[in-house]
Amino acid sequence: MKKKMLFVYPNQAWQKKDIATMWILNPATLCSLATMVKDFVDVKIIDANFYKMSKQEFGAEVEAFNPDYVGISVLTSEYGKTLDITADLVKNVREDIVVIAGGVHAIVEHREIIKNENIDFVVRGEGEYVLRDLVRYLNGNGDLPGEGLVYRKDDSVVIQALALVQDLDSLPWPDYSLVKLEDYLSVEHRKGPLGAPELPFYRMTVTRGCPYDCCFCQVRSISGHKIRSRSPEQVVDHLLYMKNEYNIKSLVIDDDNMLGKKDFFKKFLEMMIEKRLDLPFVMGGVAVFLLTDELLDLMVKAKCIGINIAIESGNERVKNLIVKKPIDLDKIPEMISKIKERGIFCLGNFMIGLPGESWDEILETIKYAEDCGVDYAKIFVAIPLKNTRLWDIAVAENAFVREMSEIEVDTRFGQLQSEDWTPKDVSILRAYEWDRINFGTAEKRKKMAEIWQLSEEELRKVRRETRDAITFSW
Ligand code: B12
Ligand code: SF4
Repeated sequence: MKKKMLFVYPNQAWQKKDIATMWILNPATLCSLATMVKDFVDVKIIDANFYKMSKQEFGAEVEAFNPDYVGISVLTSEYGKTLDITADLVKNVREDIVVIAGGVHAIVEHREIIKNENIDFVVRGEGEYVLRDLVRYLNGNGDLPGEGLVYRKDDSVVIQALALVQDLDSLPWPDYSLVKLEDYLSVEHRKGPLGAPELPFYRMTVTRGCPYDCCFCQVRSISGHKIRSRSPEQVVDHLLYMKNEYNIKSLVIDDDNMLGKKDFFKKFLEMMIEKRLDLPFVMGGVAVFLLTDELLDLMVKAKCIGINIAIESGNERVKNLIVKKPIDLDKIPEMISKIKERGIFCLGNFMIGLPGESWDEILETIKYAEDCGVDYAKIFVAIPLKNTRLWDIAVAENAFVREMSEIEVDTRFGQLQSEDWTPKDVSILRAYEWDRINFGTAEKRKKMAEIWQLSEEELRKVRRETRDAITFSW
């Protein structure tokens, strides 16, 4: 009889209920992994997050399916505890179920995670081939993979090298028949600016890796410094398939730095135009320093309607010495005008409270965010993530306010201090300046309500909750 494998997104509300960072996760990850092993095991996917399942409901589903293996995916360390909770629930059903952990949290925190006896394997890296080989091994049909695994052996822990898939075109597209994809396509993944242009919509990530070295970013340590991509032909064919099969009407591009692979990006846009894809799209992770007039023109023709650019700091010293994003602050406002002139909505990311940053430098970033011309400014409080330069700088400057193991990944609440400011200072400043810059006039409030697709009253509630989250946590 065929063995059975269950794939799970834990419900993030099992750890905390938080309106600010609870997003709907992309089922593509679980579907891709399940697609890789469905010839060797019967597969089932449970997205306890999307369907807001209780722990009891989840436990009952595990019992009913009675799997041999369970794969748990956790996207961010912010919800890391859900991994342990899920592993406990699974082992409560049957001790001998093999529990395999994966996802960004598992990649980054593999040393900690493997200490949990309820987790048998951690997949360190991109899981498609590692999981396929591990399942074959567990089925008794092959050797243990040689890379991408972390596991206990006798009294020690084996930590293999990070696994990356070099040829993304070699991967099958996710088999979406394993979930009710229609459910996902018809619900916005989160309320806010830069939502899906039209429903049903499709979210995709088709490149992995980034060669840059922005201080806060984990992408190099997760996906490597070389950008790998599927071929533009494959991606466009896939989108045509999704249009025909699922009637998708728009697209959200979730890649880290698609522009970093210019030949791919340009060809992709040209093919979208040539094949008349007619899918209005928005994209995050737009490296503004790589944008050109030529690319912008192609983007408009290909139906781009909104982008998220990252500026991070409005102060030269902080940008050059700490953040290290290769942007020219003097030229950005002109580029933003060009983006907006073409009818593309432009959202900008900023970051305050970096170790070694003075209070006045923080105020310069706030001023820049207000004056540079972006339609909407997102301001984050810098939170160091493991395996980043920001983490190393914070350690060197002794900037953490609590034990490093207790760091909460939540970009509203500061975890760092300096001689010039406390975490409370930057967190309050962030919440109130975000509110003032984006919602400070009646005209802005009206425009934002349209963009967020909320009534002005609903938006007032979101703003109030954002301020309250800070006010009541200190
Ligand atoms: C797209 C994206 C999002 C999307 C959602 C993506 C999704 N999957 O649903 C959205 C916009 C929702 C999002 C939100 C957030 N994100 Co985000 N996001 C990314 C991004 C750019 C790409 C992720 C992705 O889809 N990759 C492609 C897929 C195929 O890879 P994957 O899901 O990791 O899966 C592979 C492996 O991990 C592994 N794997 C995964 N699961 C499993 C399970 C098993 C059993 C196995 C064997 C293997 C395995 O195999 C898969 C195939 O190769 C990453 C950066 C990165 N390069 O990872 C940041 C990143 C993960 N995000 C990050 C952050 C901080 C956030 C937010 C907290 C931001 C915020 N303040 O709101 C939220 C939290 C969301 C949440 N509630 O969990 C950080 C995480 C840092 C950390 N260690 O916690 C990252 C690393 C970016 C960074 N700053 O460096 N994010
Ligand atoms: S350009 Fe983007 S993906 Fe690349 S290192 Fe910087 S923040 Fe990370």
